[in-house]
Amino acid sequence: MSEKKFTTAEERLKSQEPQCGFGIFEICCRNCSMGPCRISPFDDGPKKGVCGADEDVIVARNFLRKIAVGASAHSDHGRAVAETLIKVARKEAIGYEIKDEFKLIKLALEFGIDVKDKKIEEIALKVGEICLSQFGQQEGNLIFTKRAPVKRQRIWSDLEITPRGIDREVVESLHRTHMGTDQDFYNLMKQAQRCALSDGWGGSMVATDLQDVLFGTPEPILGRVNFGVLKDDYVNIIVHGHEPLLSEMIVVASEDPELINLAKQKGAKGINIGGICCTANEILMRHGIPIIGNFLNQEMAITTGAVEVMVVDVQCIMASLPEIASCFHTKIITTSEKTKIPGAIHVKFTEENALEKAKEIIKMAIENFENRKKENVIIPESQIDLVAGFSYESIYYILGGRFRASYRPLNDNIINGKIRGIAGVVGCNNPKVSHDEIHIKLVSKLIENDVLVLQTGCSAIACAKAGFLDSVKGLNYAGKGLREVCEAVGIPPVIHMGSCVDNSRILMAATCVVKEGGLGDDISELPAAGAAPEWMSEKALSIGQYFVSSGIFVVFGVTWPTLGSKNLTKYLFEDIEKEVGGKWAFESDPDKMAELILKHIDEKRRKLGIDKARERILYDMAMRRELE
Ligand code: SF4
Ligand code: MSK
Repeated sequence: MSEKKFTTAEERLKSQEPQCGFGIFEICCRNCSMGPCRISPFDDGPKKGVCGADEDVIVARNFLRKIAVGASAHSDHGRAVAETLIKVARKEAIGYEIKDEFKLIKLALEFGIDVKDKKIEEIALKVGEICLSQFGQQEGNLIFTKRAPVKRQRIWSDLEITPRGIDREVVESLHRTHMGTDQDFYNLMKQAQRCALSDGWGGSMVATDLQDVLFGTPEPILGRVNFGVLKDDYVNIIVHGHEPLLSEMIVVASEDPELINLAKQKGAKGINIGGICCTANEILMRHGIPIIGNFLNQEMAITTGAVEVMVVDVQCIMASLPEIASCFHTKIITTSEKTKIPGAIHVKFTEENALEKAKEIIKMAIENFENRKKENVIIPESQIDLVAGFSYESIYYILGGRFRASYRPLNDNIINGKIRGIAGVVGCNNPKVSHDEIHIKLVSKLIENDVLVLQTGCSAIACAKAGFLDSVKGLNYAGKGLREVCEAVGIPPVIHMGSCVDNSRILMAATCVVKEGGLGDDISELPAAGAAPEWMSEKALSIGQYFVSSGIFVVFGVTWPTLGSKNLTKYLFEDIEKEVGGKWAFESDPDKMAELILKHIDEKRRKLGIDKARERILYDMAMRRELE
């Protein structure tokens, strides 16, 4: 790209440097027109905004606003899925169907719906309506918070941070950060926790569960990743963004024999679909569709010159795409009314017209194949195998077998020390650090030290490119104990659990481990931690906060948005732990990040009394008598 003089995110970052110090420390406020105000870190500068707000208030308000935006993105995604399920039940969404009736019925029973003698559509309608009601609910607790361990629910209730309604928490967060409303950083953080929890145990969980109902609950599946999955003799279509409502239909339409024939008539061997970002994770998990790359690969993918169409929906889509695409034959197609980009073609995509529009988009790609210039095509060869598609339900069956499904083997191997602990490593890429490097270094250090790593989002794609998700080669990077368990069960040491909204699967997996027994009564007692080593999006902050508020120690890399307030940072890095059992940390060096996580895991093991691996002793009769 440099040779061809394309500007990349990395170069645009350089043109922004030095970035504003007030912005980096979040000590600037533009919340009213008496401002913008800034707090000076120097003795002779202003210490208060025009309204009197100090750095604690300003930094806390900025932090809460970011969480509210992140939560709203995930939750709006969940809302769209609930609306689709309702339309499917009413037969208004052509092309969609209910793929996992078992999960639908399980959800119905969880919601107290009488399923006896009911048609599947009636049940789907009820489940969809209850999930949709969670967004506008004004009182009570979100229904999915009841899934958490009882001790956790009590902690939230005592602190009065159990989320009420998903939209309500976002709106209240915006209200509280309005000029002259909440001026107490601690109180603002209580709302930050409640808002983030409404994402993790609300909007994201709705999205994950209902996507499973509509598109199938993922089971381990083979896939491939990296630019080499683009094919120079096929029509290449990239799906990018987040919601599988679009990408699933593109996959269905790409199998239409008429369209495949049309592609052949135009000189291609067929239609090749590839994914970028979380949409990629969604269709990989359910169909084995290959992944081209993660967030920072999106611009590069176009410069291969081999992409006929890049179709996008919402979130993490760079505004630069149409400009880069204009140097090639590639068409950028936006599909959501929420995301339009000047220079892109807009094809309005709704649940009612989904299949028809998906076919229209594929036809556009096929027609565009003849405009591809051979001399522009450079497809890097690299590609590698991976295993993806681990839902918390599939982990049950893998570990315990069909008739003894359980988390027992996992808990036992944590207790006996073969698995030292569990880490959720998730999140984005950030051009402020070398692409994928921090993810890869951190995860390799963790698995080498027998920590089982659960992944989602762009982090999972980074580690897939490094080979950690290959069920055979991946084992070479694991420590002895972890390798032994993974070999016995037949899983890689790094478990791909899906997209950003699927971090709710990690919450559920942690809950399953607690409920299995032997590792304490709450998520906060588990030898477990979380990390987003290259985070950049506001969604990552919401995810991190709901993990902290669910009792997990979470480390973020690259940069940290509260350093401008000593009091707030101390609260988030230390004091919050006394209240919710989890806390934040910031560390940009991956080795030190791993050390923090290992130290935390070892401390939890010590508290559980499992810090020394227990040898299994076979008792003879004399020993048994002595016991009695
Ligand atoms: Fe300045 Fe206060 Fe207005 Fe923020 S809310 S811009 S600190 S006057
Ligand atoms: S896509 S939010 S860059 S993980 Fe979910 Fe990747 Fe982060 Fe977007």
